[in-house]
Amino acid sequence: VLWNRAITEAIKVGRLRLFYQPLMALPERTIWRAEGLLRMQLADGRLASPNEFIPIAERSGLINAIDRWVMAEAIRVLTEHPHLSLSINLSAKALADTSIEAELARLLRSSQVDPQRLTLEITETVAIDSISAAVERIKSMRALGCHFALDDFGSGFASYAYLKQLPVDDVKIDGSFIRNLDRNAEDRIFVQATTKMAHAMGKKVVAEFVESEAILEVLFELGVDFAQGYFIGRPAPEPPTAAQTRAAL
Ligand code: G
Ligand code: G
Ligand code: NA
Ligand code: MN
Repeated sequence: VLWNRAITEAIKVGRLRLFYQPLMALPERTIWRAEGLLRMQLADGRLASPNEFIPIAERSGLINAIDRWVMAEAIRVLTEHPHLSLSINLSAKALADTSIEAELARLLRSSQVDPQRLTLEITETVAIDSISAAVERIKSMRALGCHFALDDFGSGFASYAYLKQLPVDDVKIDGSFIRNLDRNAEDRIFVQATTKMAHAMGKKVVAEFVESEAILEVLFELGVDFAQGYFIGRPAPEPPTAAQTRAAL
């Protein structure tokens, strides 16, 4: 695949898609949030994963067009699903692109969507070029009313430095600490301590890679706020509906 050509084409003819993975609120077990995960439909119909094309788009600069598309799509879906809140993944480059913020402000204004229903996830595994510039950008985008999440917490080079400095609303604990949580004492200690720390800082905690009821029960016990993973739901082409929200009760 000639990725840069495929990406340009996909944006032009509408072959980018968001898939939606539900987040379950604890302890209520209600579902009113989802994470949008990007897919690109190739000429042969296959759906390409962002792991295949995001790194290439980051090098070529096409990432800015992708970030814009993802933001616009999220706002469109929030307009269509009034009960839903959505998280999207922003590239580290988005924090260096001043026009992204202007575009978000414009989208929020014209759609009239409550900005609090949108969370922007930034991953700590992507080295942030300038942390002070990132802090300023997050502050001014949060002033628009949207939320931020620090994704993959615990897996990067500078977890505590990022948590200390980045003004985020949610901490998403990396899935590597969750997938064996019901069997591994160290993972349990890490999740417990992270949850206490995040709560003391006024932040909510999300656990990803929740693959069983046993893990969900540990999260409940430790006071984690949201669970996401294959046990709750796989990424799907449509966001969770109001009916699913009620069914989760
Ligand atoms: O489902 P999964 O294969 O969707 O995602 C693979 C990786 O791609 C994850 O690290 C995820 O955070 C990232 N990712 C998913 N959607 C997007 C997106 O819209 N933009 C960016 N920059 N990364 C994304
Ligand atoms: O980097 P980020 O956390 O956004 O990436 C999430 C990735 O993890 C996506 O590729 C998503 O499809 C995948 N994922 C989501 N839930 C689970 C799960 O329960 N188990 C595993 N193994 N992967 C998951
Ligand atoms: Na994410
Ligand atoms: Mn993650």
